[in-house]
Amino acid sequence: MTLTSADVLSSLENKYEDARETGDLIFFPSEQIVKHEEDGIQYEIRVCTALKNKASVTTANNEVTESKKPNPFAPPYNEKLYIGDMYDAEEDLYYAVLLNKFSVVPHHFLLVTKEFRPQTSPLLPSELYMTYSLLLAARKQGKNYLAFYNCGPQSGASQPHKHVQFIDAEDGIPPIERLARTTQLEVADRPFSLRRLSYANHVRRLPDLSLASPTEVADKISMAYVSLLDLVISTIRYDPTYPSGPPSYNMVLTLEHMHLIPRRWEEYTMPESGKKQNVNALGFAGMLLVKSDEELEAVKKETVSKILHGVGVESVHDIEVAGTSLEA
Ligand code: B4P
Repeated sequence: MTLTSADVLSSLENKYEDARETGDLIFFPSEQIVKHEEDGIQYEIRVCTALKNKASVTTANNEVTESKKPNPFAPPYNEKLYIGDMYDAEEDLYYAVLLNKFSVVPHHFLLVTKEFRPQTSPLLPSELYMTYSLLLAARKQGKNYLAFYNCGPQSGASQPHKHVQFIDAEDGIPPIERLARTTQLEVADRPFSLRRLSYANHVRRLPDLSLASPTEVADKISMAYVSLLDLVISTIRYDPTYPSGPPSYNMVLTLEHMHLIPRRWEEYTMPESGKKQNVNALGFAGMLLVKSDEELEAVKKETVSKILHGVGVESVHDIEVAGTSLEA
C-alpha cells in the first residue's frame, strides 16, 4: 500500500518515537541555538557537541567501514526508519520516505527515489511535486516544514542516492526565508536575488498552490526550478575558476519561496586554525551547525557572511545573466 503525503505527516511522530526507543534512530541533542546578527540578518548557529561522537556511535552500532557501507537509501529498508512508499500516478514513479537515522532535529525525514538516481542530477517535475505536496500536507496539519536538496559534489551531500530532506522549522522561519518574505517585488513571477547576502543566490516567489491540481503544481514548481537552475548555470559560467565536474548548488524550498544557491566548495577552511567548517543547504538557509563552543566562537569571529561567501559563488548582481536582470 502506498501513502499519501497526509499519511506520511500523520505517522511521522509515532514512527520517530518508536525508532528512537529501539535505538534504530540516533538523536543528537543540541546545547543551544545562538541567534547571531550580521548586516541586519539574524543567522542561527546550532551547537551540537554530541555530533562529535557520531563516528564512534555508528561503530558501536556495528556499522561497517565507509568504503563497504551499503546504500542506506536502497531497499530493503530498516523497517523502523521506513515510513512507507509514495506513488506518483501521473509519472508512474515510486518513492520511499525514511526517517533520518542521525537526527539533530526531531522528525527529520527524507524522500528518496525507489530506483537509484544520482544526487548530482536535477530534480524532476515528479520529485518537485512530491516535495511540495509533503510541505503542503505539513502546513495543513499545522506543522511548519522546510525542504532542502544538496545537489552536486560541492553541495555538502554525503550520500550519492537521490534524496530530498525535510526538517521541522517549528515556529521559526529560516533567516533567508524571512529576508525573502520581506522583499518587495514589482513582478512576482520572475527570479530575484537577495542582494544583502554576500554570495550569488536566486529566488522565486511561489503562488498559492494549495488548491491546484497535481499537474498544475508540478508545472508551476518545475518552471520556477528550471528558471533558477538556468541562473545557477549562468552564474557558474561567469567564474573561470569554478571546479570541473557537475554543477553544485543547494535548494531550500518553503511553500512561499524556492531558493537556489550555486556552490563552489563543500567546506570553508578557517584561516587561523586551518579547521574545516562543512556547510550544506541549511547553512544557506541561514542555519549553521557547529560541533563545539570553540567552533561557535571561530564562526562568529570569521563571520557567517564570509564563510558562506567562501563556499558560495561570487554574486553577479550587476551583470545581465541569461537575458534576465538580477535586480530585486
Ligand atoms: P546529505 O545530503 O548527504 O548531507 P547532510 O544533510 O549534510 O548530512 P551529513 O550526513 O553530511 O551530516 P552532517 O554531519 O553534516 O544527507 C544525507 C542524510 O541522510 C543525512 O541527514 C544523514 O543523517 C541521513 N542518513 C545517513 N545514513 C542514513 C541511514 N542509514 N538511514 C537514514 N538516513 C541516513 O550533519 C548531521 C545532521 O545534521 C544531518 O542530518 C544534517 O542534515 C543536519 N543538519 C545540518 N545542519 C543543520 C542545522 N543547521 N540544523 C539542524 N540540522 C542540521
